Amino acid sequence: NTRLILALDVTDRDEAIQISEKVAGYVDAIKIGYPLALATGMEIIGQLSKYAPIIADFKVADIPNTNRLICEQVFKAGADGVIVQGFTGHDSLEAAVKLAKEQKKDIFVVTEMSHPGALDFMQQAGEGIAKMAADVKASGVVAPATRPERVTEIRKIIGNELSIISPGVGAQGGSASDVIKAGADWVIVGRSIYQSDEPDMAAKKIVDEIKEVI
Ligand code: BMP
Repeated sequence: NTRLILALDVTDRDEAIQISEKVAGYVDAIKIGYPLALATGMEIIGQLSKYAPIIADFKVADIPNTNRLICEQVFKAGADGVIVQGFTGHDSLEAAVKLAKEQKKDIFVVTEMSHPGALDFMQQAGEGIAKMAADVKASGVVAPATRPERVTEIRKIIGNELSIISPGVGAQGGSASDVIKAGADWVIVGRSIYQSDEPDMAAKKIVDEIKEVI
């Protein structure tokens, strides 16, 4: 385990494959989202899954039935995990988690996001969402590396059964070692790796930084 997840928000298929090939040895998973899937089509999930498990970040936020239908398609495309929003409430989360468990896949629930605007409304809901994610037995939550103290709070709420995956390191100002110390299990890093001239070395540097604090 390197405790690093690559957020691969490029929009070119060849570039996505080249970067994945280079960093495969340094990451535990590759997170892809709308930018790459909309640019290349869903088959990119199958193409990248030979390098690392794929977490599909579609921030699913719908009624239970639609959540289930969406997750079904994403798992069918070859993803190992799906990220869903938590603000939709317990029934929507439950629908996604139930399907994931049947297929031995993972659901990660967004608690509060890493950008400044998350303070407008989202943060007030974050702890309630974290509790709900634990109640429905999701695999983990997404919590902000830009606010390590919130990661510590969320860890207290969810206990040790759920994982915390944490974006906001590098380009958004968060530090990999600080958020791991605060209680995250994985850091999610995008631009600092895929925009680097040497993505493999950029990834290695983060992995080394994490190793120093665990
Ligand atoms: P970057 O390291 O380039 O900032 O990328 C972070 C990734 O994590 C992006 O894919 C972004 O959409 C995602 N993300 C985030 O930054 N904050 C959140 O709260 C939730 C996310 O999914």
